[in-house]
Amino acid sequence: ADEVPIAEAGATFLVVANRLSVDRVTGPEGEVSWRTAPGGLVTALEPVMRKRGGAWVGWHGAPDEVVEPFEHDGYEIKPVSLSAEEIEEYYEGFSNATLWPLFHDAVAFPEFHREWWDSYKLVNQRFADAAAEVAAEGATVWVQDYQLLLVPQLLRAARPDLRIGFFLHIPFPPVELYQQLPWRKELLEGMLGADLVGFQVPGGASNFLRLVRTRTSHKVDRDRVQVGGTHVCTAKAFPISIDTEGFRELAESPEVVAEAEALLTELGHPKVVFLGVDRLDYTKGLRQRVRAMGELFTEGKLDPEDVVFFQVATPSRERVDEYRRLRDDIDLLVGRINSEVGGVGRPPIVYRHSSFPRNTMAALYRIADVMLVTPLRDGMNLVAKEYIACHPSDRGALVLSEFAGAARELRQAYLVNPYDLNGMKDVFMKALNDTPAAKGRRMRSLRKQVNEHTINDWADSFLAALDSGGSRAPGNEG
Ligand code: ADQ
Repeated sequence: ADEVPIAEAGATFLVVANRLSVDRVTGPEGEVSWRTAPGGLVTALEPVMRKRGGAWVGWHGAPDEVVEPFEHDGYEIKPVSLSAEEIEEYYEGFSNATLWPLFHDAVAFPEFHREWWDSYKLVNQRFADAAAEVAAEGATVWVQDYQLLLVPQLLRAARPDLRIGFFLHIPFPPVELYQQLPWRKELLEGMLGADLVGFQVPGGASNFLRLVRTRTSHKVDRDRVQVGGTHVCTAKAFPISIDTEGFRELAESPEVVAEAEALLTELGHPKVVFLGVDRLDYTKGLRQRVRAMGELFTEGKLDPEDVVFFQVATPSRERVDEYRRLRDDIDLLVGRINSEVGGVGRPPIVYRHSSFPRNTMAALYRIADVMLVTPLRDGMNLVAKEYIACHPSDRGALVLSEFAGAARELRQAYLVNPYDLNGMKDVFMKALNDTPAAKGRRMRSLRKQVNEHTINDWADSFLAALDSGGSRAPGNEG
């Protein structure tokens, strides 16, 4: 196109996220190209980028390497570099071993290290600088997630002309837990730099507002915070969703229908497929889920001749200790159950520690009679929504943890408390054996919910609220 290059004019819409929207692919001759990374966020924001003329600021994924900005699919890519030490301290450390466990109800012990915090501050400043550099006058900047909690404030300090939104993809913890953080005040002030702070559920917004009231001197009026004399920050829930139509079309495509058939054949045409799909993360409740399913097999309530439990777990954060332990635990647990139950054929639990292409995911959702989504705590959980979009029949069933953000919207799922093993076993059996009429009612109501609230609605409503809400100077608001 013959538009003015973004590099000169500045971008009027920016996304700032830990990772870029593109993955690097190296060809056989060593030639480098960039491919749009799969995932809902990129799908939702690319159209906005194209419309507004955008830039995506993020880390490119390799240590100690400077990558020059470039254009991709009509928008600007602005890579931020991280040293190997920063990856350890800012990313694996403070983001994934301090904030991640603490914000997920401390289901693993959060570690507090001052060096990690120093690195987190430094890297957040680098992201803010990179955004400040490419943003046009008065641009809208949307900062994503827990790795970048300080960016809104840092960015506002450098560029008071910008409109800044922030969205937290993970839960915002209860006040009592958050208080443990030695840097609790700084992180709150960091988020308050935004004009609009979005959470997955209203409970996250109210936890946040309660903390602002008790830990800062800013005046709070319902969901609005008057931040010093500079701006108003609004805190609200914007539940994220999926590209519902895209998933449905994919699941109905001939390729995926054929792949689903092939999967069933490979599994020896079991009567019932239970499915779990997760990143291998201790928040996802895998230990409890596998134990509950294992007991149902060993007690003879499920017959391994007829029933298979297919669990896929994407490798994740493998350099963080807690994740290595989890991987070993699940290997052991699955191995033990499989060696004790069943005949010589297919084992009762088919476990794959790997990532699958989207087609295979859709095929798995198609063949799953009972989908098990049982996190101990989860911001939203997109797998639950993807299953509803992809599963073609009214005979499917979604088992969903009360502690997933998605449980607020997907009321008609079979809800469970993942800490209650007996309770879970009962609900797994009920989800399997419920009457077709009851299952149909639930599936139809869930489908309606997922059809009517898509990822585009999420992005549109957040950006509309950001464009319209919150005044920059005190005294201007209604
Ligand atoms: P996650 O913790 O990663 O996301 P989730 O919302 O379930 O959790 O999203 C996982 C995504 O990865 C899904 O799109 C799923 O299809 C895909 N996936 C999982 N296992 C896979 C596999 N083996 N192969 C291929 N793909 C796989 C964080 C928060 C969530 C929040 C999202 C979005 O923790 O609570 O819902 O961000 O805001």
